[in-house]
Amino acid sequence: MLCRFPYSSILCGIRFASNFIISSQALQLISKPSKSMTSGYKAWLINDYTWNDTDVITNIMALKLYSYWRSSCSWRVRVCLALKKQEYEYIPIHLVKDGGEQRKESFRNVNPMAQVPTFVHGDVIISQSMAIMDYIDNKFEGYSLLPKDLALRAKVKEICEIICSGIQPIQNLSVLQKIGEANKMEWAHHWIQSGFDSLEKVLQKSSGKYCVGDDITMADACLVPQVYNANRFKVDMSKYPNISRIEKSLAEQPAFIKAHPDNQPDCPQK
Ligand SMILES: N[C@@H](CCC(=O)N[C@@H](CS)C(=O)NCC(=O)O)C(=O)O
Repeated sequence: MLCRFPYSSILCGIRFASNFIISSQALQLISKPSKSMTSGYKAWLINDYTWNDTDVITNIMALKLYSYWRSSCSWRVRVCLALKKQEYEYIPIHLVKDGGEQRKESFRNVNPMAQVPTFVHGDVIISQSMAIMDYIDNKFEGYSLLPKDLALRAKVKEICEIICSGIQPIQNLSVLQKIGEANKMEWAHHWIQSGFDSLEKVLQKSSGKYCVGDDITMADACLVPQVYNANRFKVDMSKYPNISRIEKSLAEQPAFIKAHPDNQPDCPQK
């Protein structure tokens, strides 16, 4: 039986043809949360999506993402899950409060690196956004996050690595904390700028509408959060016309809107 859930809050259980009942609480989790819901629930399922009964049950139980609303690495994964139209439980890890929830023993048991994202699919626990995106791409049907052509596929991964290894780690929270409040803005600004100088040249050759050609790929999932960080650290984006153009068109895509920090349940009230 195919069923599309409404966004409005549903007060009573609905009996499905296949003899089970989804409670009002479960339905609230799979419909769009209200502000009051998000404060009460750790779990939040993101996509509006047409599914069948089995999907709902499987996905509610199986997929979890430990995330922080403004974490650029978590954001990459959120984009990929949205492109694949996968529902998941959102588990917020506050990276700053009380010295950072990521450093607590309970979270280190999930991810010894004490970082988000961490993705859980049943018994499978994966950290590192590149590994998670790769798993999601191969595990779930639907939109393909990598091109079929080997050279284009390698180009996508090259761009991912420029961002994930060459830029983001140098301006990660723990690095900036070590650098200190007085110098962190200049430090992050410098490293993002020098990374973007190179990335802009790569994109000059590889890009069409998006980072590699005209299809959205993992590279785009990495680009948008990095541009957000560039803006946070006051990088002059007018020097990067390709990066800016691609980011602008991606920002209008539904998957990118869903994955945006402002649309996460742990985003502080504005
Ligand atoms: N290479 C990792 C990096 C993960 C990472 O740096 N996560 C950041 C948030 S974007 C984090 O958890 N920082 C916590 C800290 O530095 O204490 C990945 O791609 O997932």
